[in-house]
Amino acid sequence: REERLGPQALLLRGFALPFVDALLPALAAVEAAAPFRIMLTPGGQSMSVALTNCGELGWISDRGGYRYSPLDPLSGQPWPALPEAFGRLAREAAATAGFADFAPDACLVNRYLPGTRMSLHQDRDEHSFEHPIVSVSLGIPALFLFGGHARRDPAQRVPLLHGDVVVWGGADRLRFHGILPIKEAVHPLLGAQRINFTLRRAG
Ligand code: MD5
Ligand code: FE
Repeated sequence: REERLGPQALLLRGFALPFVDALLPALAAVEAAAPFRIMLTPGGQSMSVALTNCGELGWISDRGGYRYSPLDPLSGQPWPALPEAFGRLAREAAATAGFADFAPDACLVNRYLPGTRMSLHQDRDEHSFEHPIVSVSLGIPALFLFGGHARRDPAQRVPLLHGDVVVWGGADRLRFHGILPIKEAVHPLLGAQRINFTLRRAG
Protein backbone atom coordinates (compact mmCIF):
# COMPACT_ATOMS: atom_id res chain seq x y z
CA ARG A 1 0.00 0.00 0.00
CA GLU A 2 1.96 2.94 -1.33
CA GLU A 3 0.61 6.47 -1.56
CA ARG A 4 2.51 9.15 -3.42
CA LEU A 5 2.37 12.42 -1.44
CA GLY A 6 4.67 14.30 -3.80
CA PRO A 7 7.13 13.68 -6.66
CA GLN A 8 9.65 12.24 -4.19
CA ALA A 9 7.57 11.67 -1.05
CA LEU A 10 6.17 8.17 -0.63
CA LEU A 11 3.87 7.00 2.18
CA LEU A 12 4.29 3.27 2.87
CA ARG A 13 1.22 2.27 4.90
CA GLY A 14 2.05 -0.35 7.53
CA PHE A 15 5.63 -0.79 6.29
CA ALA A 16 6.98 -0.81 9.88
CA LEU A 17 4.46 -3.37 11.22
CA PRO A 18 6.74 -6.40 10.68
CA PHE A 19 9.47 -4.51 12.59
CA VAL A 20 7.41 -3.46 15.63
CA ASP A 21 8.43 -6.42 17.82
CA ALA A 22 12.07 -5.41 17.33
CA LEU A 23 11.49 -1.63 17.42
CA LEU A 24 9.71 -1.42 20.79
CA PRO A 25 12.44 -2.96 23.00
CA ALA A 26 15.06 -0.96 21.07
CA LEU A 27 13.07 2.21 21.71
CA ALA A 28 12.83 1.35 25.43
CA ALA A 29 16.62 0.95 25.57
CA VAL A 30 17.19 4.30 23.83
CA GLU A 31 14.77 5.99 26.22
CA ALA A 32 16.47 4.43 29.26
CA ALA A 33 19.88 5.77 28.17
CA ALA A 34 18.64 9.14 26.88
CA PRO A 35 15.24 10.08 28.36
CA PHE A 36 12.67 12.16 26.51
CA ARG A 37 12.96 15.83 27.42
CA ILE A 38 11.30 19.08 26.38
CA MET A 39 13.80 21.44 24.76
CA LEU A 40 13.72 25.23 24.54
CA THR A 41 13.43 26.99 21.20
CA PRO A 42 16.09 29.64 20.41
CA GLY A 43 13.39 32.16 21.41
CA GLY A 44 13.13 30.60 24.87
CA GLN A 45 9.75 28.84 24.50
CA SER A 46 9.24 25.22 25.61
CA MET A 47 8.58 22.91 22.69
CA SER A 48 5.27 21.02 22.75
CA VAL A 49 6.80 17.66 21.87
CA ALA A 50 9.42 15.81 23.96
CA LEU A 51 12.41 14.34 22.14
CA THR A 52 15.46 12.18 22.37
CA ASN A 53 17.97 10.85 19.82
CA CYS A 54 20.06 7.87 18.90
CA GLY A 55 22.85 7.39 16.39
CA GLU A 56 26.09 9.33 15.94
CA LEU A 57 24.36 12.71 15.87
CA GLY A 58 21.30 14.05 17.66
CA TRP A 59 19.16 17.09 16.89
CA ILE A 60 19.04 19.61 19.75
CA SER A 61 17.59 23.05 20.41
CA ASP A 62 18.44 25.65 23.03
CA ARG A 63 18.94 29.41 23.36
CA GLY A 64 21.95 29.01 21.07
CA GLY A 65 19.88 27.66 18.16
CA TYR A 66 19.03 24.39 16.41
CA ARG A 67 21.84 21.98 15.53
CA TYR A 68 23.14 18.42 15.54
CA SER A 69 25.43 17.31 18.35
CA PRO A 70 27.32 14.05 19.00
CA LEU A 71 26.64 14.45 22.75
CA ASP A 72 23.43 14.38 24.76
CA PRO A 73 23.38 17.74 26.60
CA LEU A 74 21.58 16.10 29.57
CA SER A 75 24.27 13.50 30.24
CA GLY A 76 27.28 14.89 28.40
CA GLN A 77 27.62 11.41 26.88
CA PRO A 78 27.26 10.24 23.27
CA TRP A 79 23.71 9.41 22.20
CA PRO A 80 22.83 5.69 22.35
CA ALA A 81 23.81 3.80 19.21
CA LEU A 82 21.31 3.48 16.39
CA PRO A 83 19.47 0.19 17.05
CA GLU A 84 20.00 -2.39 14.33
CA ALA A 85 16.25 -2.69 13.66
CA PHE A 86 16.01 1.10 13.07
CA GLY A 87 18.82 0.96 10.53
CA ARG A 88 17.36 -2.03 8.70
CA LEU A 89 13.89 -0.49 8.51
CA ALA A 90 15.32 2.82 7.24
CA ARG A 91 17.41 1.15 4.58
CA GLU A 92 14.56 -1.04 3.32
CA ALA A 93 12.04 1.81 3.27
CA ALA A 94 14.46 4.14 1.46
CA ALA A 95 15.28 1.44 -1.10
CA THR A 96 11.55 0.87 -1.70
CA ALA A 97 11.22 4.57 -2.47
CA GLY A 98 14.17 4.47 -4.87
CA PHE A 99 17.00 5.64 -2.57
CA ALA A 100 19.59 2.85 -2.56
CA ASP A 101 22.16 2.42 0.24
CA PHE A 102 20.68 4.90 2.70
CA ALA A 103 22.99 4.97 5.74
CA PRO A 104 21.55 7.24 8.45
CA ASP A 105 23.86 8.78 11.08
CA ALA A 106 21.11 10.46 13.13
CA CYS A 107 17.73 9.47 14.51
CA LEU A 108 15.45 12.05 16.15
CA VAL A 109 12.70 10.48 18.26
CA ASN A 110 9.65 12.65 19.01
CA ARG A 111 7.04 11.80 21.65
CA TYR A 112 3.59 13.35 21.22
CA LEU A 113 1.08 13.20 24.07
CA PRO A 114 -2.58 14.13 23.45
CA GLY A 115 -2.82 17.89 22.84
CA THR A 116 0.75 18.32 21.64
CA ARG A 117 1.57 19.53 18.15
CA MET A 118 4.42 20.55 15.85
CA SER A 119 4.00 23.82 14.00
CA LEU A 120 4.90 24.24 10.33
CA HIS A 121 8.66 24.12 9.72
CA GLN A 122 11.30 22.90 7.30
CA ASP A 123 14.05 20.43 8.20
CA ARG A 124 17.20 22.25 7.18
CA ASP A 125 19.76 21.64 9.91
CA GLU A 126 21.35 18.73 8.04
CA HIS A 127 24.68 19.26 6.28
CA SER A 128 23.31 18.20 2.90
CA PHE A 129 19.77 17.79 1.57
CA GLU A 130 20.71 15.15 -1.00
CA HIS A 131 19.81 12.26 1.33
CA PRO A 132 16.21 11.29 2.07
CA ILE A 133 14.57 11.35 5.51
CA VAL A 134 12.68 8.23 6.62
CA SER A 135 9.88 8.85 9.14
CA VAL A 136 8.26 6.08 11.20
CA SER A 137 4.99 6.55 13.14
CA LEU A 138 3.99 4.38 16.11
CA GLY A 139 1.13 4.58 18.60
CA ILE A 140 -1.92 6.84 18.43
CA PRO A 141 -2.84 8.61 15.15
CA ALA A 142 -1.75 12.03 13.93
CA LEU A 143 -2.86 14.39 11.21
CA PHE A 144 0.24 15.39 9.28
CA LEU A 145 0.35 18.71 7.41
CA PHE A 146 2.25 18.51 4.14
CA GLY A 147 2.77 21.98 2.75
CA GLY A 148 4.77 23.54 -0.04
CA HIS A 149 8.05 25.40 -0.34
CA ALA A 150 6.62 28.62 1.13
CA ARG A 151 5.03 28.77 4.59
CA ARG A 152 1.81 30.23 3.15
CA ASP A 153 1.35 27.44 0.58
CA PRO A 154 -1.72 25.28 1.19
CA ALA A 155 -1.07 22.05 3.11
CA GLN A 156 -2.52 18.58 2.51
CA ARG A 157 -3.73 16.79 5.66
CA VAL A 158 -2.52 13.20 5.80
CA PRO A 159 -3.44 10.79 8.62
CA LEU A 160 -0.37 8.92 9.91
CA LEU A 161 -1.11 5.69 11.75
CA HIS A 162 0.79 3.08 13.75
CA GLY A 163 3.28 1.38 11.43
CA ASP A 164 3.22 3.98 8.67
CA VAL A 165 6.53 5.01 7.11
CA VAL A 166 7.16 8.04 4.89
CA VAL A 167 10.25 8.60 2.77
CA TRP A 168 10.97 12.22 1.86
CA GLY A 169 13.59 12.95 -0.75
CA GLY A 170 14.66 15.31 -3.48
CA ALA A 171 12.28 18.18 -4.10
CA ASP A 172 9.97 17.08 -1.25
CA ARG A 173 12.72 17.02 1.36
CA LEU A 174 12.42 20.77 2.08
CA ARG A 175 8.64 21.17 2.11
CA PHE A 176 6.99 22.90 5.08
CA HIS A 177 5.31 20.35 7.35
CA GLY A 178 3.81 19.94 10.80
CA ILE A 179 1.51 17.91 13.04
CA LEU A 180 -1.94 19.11 14.17
CA PRO A 181 -2.75 18.79 17.90
CA ILE A 182 -2.96 15.08 18.72
CA LYS A 183 -6.41 13.81 19.68
CA GLU A 184 -6.94 11.88 22.92
CA ALA A 185 -6.62 8.15 22.16
CA VAL A 186 -5.04 5.00 23.54
CA HIS A 187 -3.00 2.55 21.50
CA PRO A 188 -2.91 -1.09 22.67
CA LEU A 189 0.90 -1.28 22.58
CA LEU A 190 2.00 2.31 23.24
CA GLY A 191 -0.80 3.73 25.40
CA ALA A 192 -1.76 7.40 25.08
CA GLN A 193 1.20 8.55 23.00
CA ARG A 194 2.49 8.83 19.48
CA ILE A 195 6.16 8.15 18.76
CA ASN A 196 7.68 9.39 15.52
CA PHE A 197 11.28 8.73 14.70
CA THR A 198 13.13 10.10 11.72
CA LEU A 199 16.27 8.58 10.27
CA ARG A 200 18.56 11.10 8.69
CA ARG A 201 21.99 11.64 7.25
CA ALA A 202 22.86 14.83 9.14
CA GLY A 203 26.68 15.05 9.08
C1 MD5 B 1 6.67 13.88 12.99
N1 MD5 B 1 8.70 15.03 12.49
O1 MD5 B 1 5.67 13.25 12.67
C2 MD5 B 1 7.48 14.54 11.90
C3 MD5 B 1 7.74 13.51 10.87
C4 MD5 B 1 10.58 16.51 12.68
C5 MD5 B 1 9.25 16.18 12.11
O2 MD5 B 1 8.75 16.93 11.30
O3 MD5 B 1 11.22 17.41 12.15
O4 MD5 B 1 10.99 15.82 13.64
S1 MD5 B 1 9.07 13.88 9.69
C6 MD5 B 1 8.28 14.76 8.46
C7 MD5 B 1 9.14 15.35 7.36
C8 MD5 B 1 10.50 15.26 7.36
C9 MD5 B 1 11.22 15.82 6.32
C10 MD5 B 1 10.61 16.48 5.27
C11 MD5 B 1 9.24 16.56 5.31
C12 MD5 B 1 8.50 16.02 6.33
N2 MD5 B 1 8.58 17.23 4.29
O5 MD5 B 1 9.24 17.78 3.36
O6 MD5 B 1 7.34 17.33 4.34
O7 MD5 B 1 7.06 14.02 14.17
FE1 FE C 1 10.31 18.14 10.46
